[in-house]
Amino acid sequence: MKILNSEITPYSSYINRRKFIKNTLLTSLAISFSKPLFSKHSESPSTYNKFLEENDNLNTYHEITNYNNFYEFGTSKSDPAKYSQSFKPLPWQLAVEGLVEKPKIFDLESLLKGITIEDRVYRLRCVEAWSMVIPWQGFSLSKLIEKVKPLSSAKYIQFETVYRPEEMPGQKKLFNEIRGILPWPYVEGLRMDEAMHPLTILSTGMYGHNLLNQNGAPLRLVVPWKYGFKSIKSIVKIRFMDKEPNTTWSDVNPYEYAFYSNVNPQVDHKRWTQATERRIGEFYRRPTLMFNGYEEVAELYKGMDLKKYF
Ligand SMILES: Nc1nc2c(c(=O)[nH]1)N[C@H]1C(S)=C(S)[C@@H](COP(=O)(O)O)O[C@H]1N2
Ligand SMILES: [Mo]
Repeated sequence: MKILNSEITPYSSYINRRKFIKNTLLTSLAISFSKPLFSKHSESPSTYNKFLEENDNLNTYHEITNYNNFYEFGTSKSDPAKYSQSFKPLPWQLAVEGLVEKPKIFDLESLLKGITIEDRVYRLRCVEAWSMVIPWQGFSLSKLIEKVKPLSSAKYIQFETVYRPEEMPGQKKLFNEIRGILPWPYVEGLRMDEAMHPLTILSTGMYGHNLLNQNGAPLRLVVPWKYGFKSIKSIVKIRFMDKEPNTTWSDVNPYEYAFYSNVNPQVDHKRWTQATERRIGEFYRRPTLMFNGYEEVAELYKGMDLKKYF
């Protein structure tokens, strides 16, 4: 089903323009290693009201932690909450390798010591056409990138999820086995300018708690203008590369999933429309916004045919 442009425009025009101010209004709290480990913020929705757009409401903690995609723990939305209980997110190491001056294996706690954790209230738009509004805690990925000093030949970054079949029941099935889900480990990628964009964060928490296992503990990517599958969870490796990295979903089905996967109401998924979405907790469908409403990233794609590079 195609939805005409004219049906989308009115919504964008009533989006509150304060959004551009809001993106710069980040509160910062120094991290402390008393509990919770990485984030010390409130669970009360009103704390985050100042970050909300006119037409958005925060999803509840319960919704955000019980309606998940994390195929390592199963394919239905309730599986990750159910089957991730024995996953151990700490201690955690993050390996940074490839085309950098300073490849390094970081211990997560020491990596976070010098880093300020910020609040970022972002919409998450899943390719399956549902969405949520989530109060993340995290920091700009650019801060980590600067630490390792990429070589000028580094044009892309690939991210890799941990491989622990003993703790992640979905990984026990190999891709080509009967009922195998995906090839493991899950990998994703960004172009360097996308990775450096201030909206791109590594998240350590949500609603003031350390991330729960089902949301990608202890460290996951959040790229708010791309479909949810780009926001890879439980990251153990970041690799700087000179070529476009392969990504799990485009390896499995390049016809339906491509590298960029920017939210674009004018480019349908091969099996359904992307022009509208259902916000979890609401009953009506809303028009989907170009770049999920984060129009400031449009300049990254100037001159690119976004129907071809979908
Ligand atoms: N490793 C890994 N990361 C993943 C996924 C996954 O299956 N495995 N699912 C993706 C998809 S499709 C979405 S929509 C988001 C969901 O994040 P949330 O459950 O925290 O809302 O995680 C993404 N990251
Ligand atoms: Mo998704």
